[in-house]
Amino acid sequence: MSSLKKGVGSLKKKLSTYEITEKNVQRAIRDFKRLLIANDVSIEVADAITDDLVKKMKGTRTRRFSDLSKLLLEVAEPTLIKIISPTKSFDLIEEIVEKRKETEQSLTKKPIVILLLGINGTGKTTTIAKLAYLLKKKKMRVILAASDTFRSGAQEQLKIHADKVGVKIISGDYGSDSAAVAYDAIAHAKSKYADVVIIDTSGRMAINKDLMEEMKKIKRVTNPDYTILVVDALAGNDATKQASDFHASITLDGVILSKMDADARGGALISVTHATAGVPILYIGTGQKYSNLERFESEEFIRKLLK
Ligand SMILES: Nc1nc2c(ncn2[C@@H]2O[C@H](COP(=O)(O)OP(=O)(O)OP(=O)(O)O)[C@@H](O)[C@H]2O)c(=O)[nH]1
Ligand SMILES: [Mg+2]
Repeated sequence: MSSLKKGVGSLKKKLSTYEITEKNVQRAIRDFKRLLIANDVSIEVADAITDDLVKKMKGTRTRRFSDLSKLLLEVAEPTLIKIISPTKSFDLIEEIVEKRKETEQSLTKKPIVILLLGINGTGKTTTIAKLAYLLKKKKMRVILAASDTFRSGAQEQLKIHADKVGVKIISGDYGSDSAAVAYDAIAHAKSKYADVVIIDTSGRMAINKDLMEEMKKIKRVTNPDYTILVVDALAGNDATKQASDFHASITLDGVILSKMDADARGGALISVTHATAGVPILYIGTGQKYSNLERFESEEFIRKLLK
């Protein structure tokens, strides 16, 4: 359980003993905001949530609630859902399978291209293996493009995953043009009528100009169907900042939040979509095994969080 969920639990307990008075309502909203911020929800998002709560409380007939905890949660649920809902939510794997069905008969069918981005060590390569594993289970033929020609060992690391999952990999030489490797993988996939190409890219210690220029070039050359950012949930507020910075330079279709199992506070799950004006969180990484990738749905997440 994330510390955010634990915190909601303790707050509920505490508030259930309070009388519903104007003063206590304000205090409850203040405590809720503190809880959000302490668990890595960005200040901006916590402000947006509390502003909305204050407004809604004014129009709520408080008498019908048996205690303050029930009142706060009932008002907070639609507020949180509204704030963290993406403009478009979709199941990536299901959507890919559907798209391939539609073009099954076409002789000129092109593979679906997924580009994964992110700074150093967020979990890009592992997440690619997890996606390949899920797609393979759906009988999709997957090719991995080892476009991380920057970090030593990156090519071999992806090859190990490819072998374990049982998918093909197109590699490149270290120091060579990463976009060219991706281009080759797509050409190969086209000639073999493969279904999906997933491109592994290199990270950098932080977001910098080199990284952004390289990513923009790969995106231009490969014209991906899905551009997905992998952020590390343990990075807390910085995960949200990475999402908004990447989205501002390279339009994203989705975000995957890795390492949710590793004691992450969980606030990034609330901030990311708001900070990117609607980019969905598609999955959360919940471990190092290939099956440790779970679909994320914002509405369901909020309902469980407040329950
Ligand atoms: N606990 C946990 N560990 C994860 C998860 N996803 C990735 N990891 C671990 O995080 C570490 C880094 O993962 P990589 O996949 O190599 O990350 P990367 O973004 O490709 O790293 P670079 O290529 O160096 O930029 C590895 O030890 C992974 O096993 C997850 O969901 N949970
Ligand atoms: Mg990697």
